[in-house]
Amino acid sequence: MSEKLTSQMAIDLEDKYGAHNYHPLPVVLAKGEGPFVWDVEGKKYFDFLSAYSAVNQGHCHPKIVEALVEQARTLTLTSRAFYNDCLGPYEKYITSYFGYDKVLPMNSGAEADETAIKLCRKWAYDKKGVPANEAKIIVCEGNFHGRTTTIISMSTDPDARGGFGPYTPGFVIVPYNDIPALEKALEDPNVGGFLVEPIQGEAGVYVPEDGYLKKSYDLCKAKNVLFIADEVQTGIARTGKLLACDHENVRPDILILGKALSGGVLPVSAVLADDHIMLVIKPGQHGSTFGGNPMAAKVAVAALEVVKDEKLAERAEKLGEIFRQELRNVKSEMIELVRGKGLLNAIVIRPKNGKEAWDVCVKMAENGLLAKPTHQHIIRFAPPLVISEEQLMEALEIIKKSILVFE
Ligand code: IF1
Repeated sequence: MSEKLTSQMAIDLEDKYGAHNYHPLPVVLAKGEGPFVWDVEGKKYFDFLSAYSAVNQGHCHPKIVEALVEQARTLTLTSRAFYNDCLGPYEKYITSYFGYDKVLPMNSGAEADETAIKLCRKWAYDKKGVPANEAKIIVCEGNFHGRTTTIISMSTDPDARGGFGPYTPGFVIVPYNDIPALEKALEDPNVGGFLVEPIQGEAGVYVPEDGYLKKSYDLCKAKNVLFIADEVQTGIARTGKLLACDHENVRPDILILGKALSGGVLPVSAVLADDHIMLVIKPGQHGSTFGGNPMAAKVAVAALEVVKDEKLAERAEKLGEIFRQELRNVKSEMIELVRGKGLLNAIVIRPKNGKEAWDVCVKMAENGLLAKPTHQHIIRFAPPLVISEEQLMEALEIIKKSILVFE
């Protein structure tokens, strides 16, 4: 009988046999349910990261898991060499759900962003008449769209980008939340698209000023440039609307989804667009082995039904207001500011007595709540959207206690 795995044993195994491409908090999780996770020793935590907004529907949502298990017992993968009885119904469902003509199903968020880049470039050549290999895509400083070599080619983060050259050309970088800079960059007739996160998640939940998305969209339309929204992290009800773009009634020309599209039970991503854009990609010009597989199709339908049935966007809107208000009332020099939308929030920590965001996160873990710093001084808080108001208040007490202890 093999000995029971302890947290330390699990950490040691990862250290010895796994690539060192992360620096996790020293917590080893073994179970998840709704807004909670448990470590191997049975300690319970509020999960305030939600796998970076992939488990908006809560850990192991029964309806989504059931959809996965049922299809896994029936037909897991056909490849797209053949049709299957799940993909068409899913494509009809998701295109109607978000209001687009067509969807191109992929797996990871990065693959969906890569798909959007290829789609935009092909549209620029075939429809806008940009000269071959001259298409440009405007992106923002501080962007995060994934980890592939083309995606990091447009990154401004030295950690994400450094040491992986040579880089893919064709990207123009403008400051985020800067309309004049975008307007100037759009003067280039070879620009095919503007790829933007409605809220920059990894940059530290950077919420642009009201009207930024709408003004950006209008400027793009005036120059026949595609407005491409990466809603991998901000979509699926996270910010208090189905999509973060909905806060400004902006309908992206290309919409990129991932993470919570599957409720976190397996990788499912998608790119949505209307026919005049999507049909520039012809058979054999793009795809993936698992893209649109029967399990993904069934799981995504279940995950999207849960969002509607459980009114997750409305919950995120209401509970997010409470969350920010409560944290803004905390009297602590360590809280420099609180920002966010819906249940995608962050606090900027002012270091005190040598203690900083990492120390607060370690203290919160001790007190039963998991969150992780980004860019050293920012702590992102993104609980599953199924958290109740009572549970949110309990979690807020843990957060406050874990900050005030350093006063
Ligand atoms: C890691 C960050 C968040 C994303 C947006 C595309 C992708 C992501 C807006 C790619 C993925 C993940 C990646 C994960 C941690 C997490 C993350 F800190 F890295 F940046 F959420 F902020 N667009 N974000 O946020 O989707 O290929 O990962 O499915 O790489 O550490 P993916």
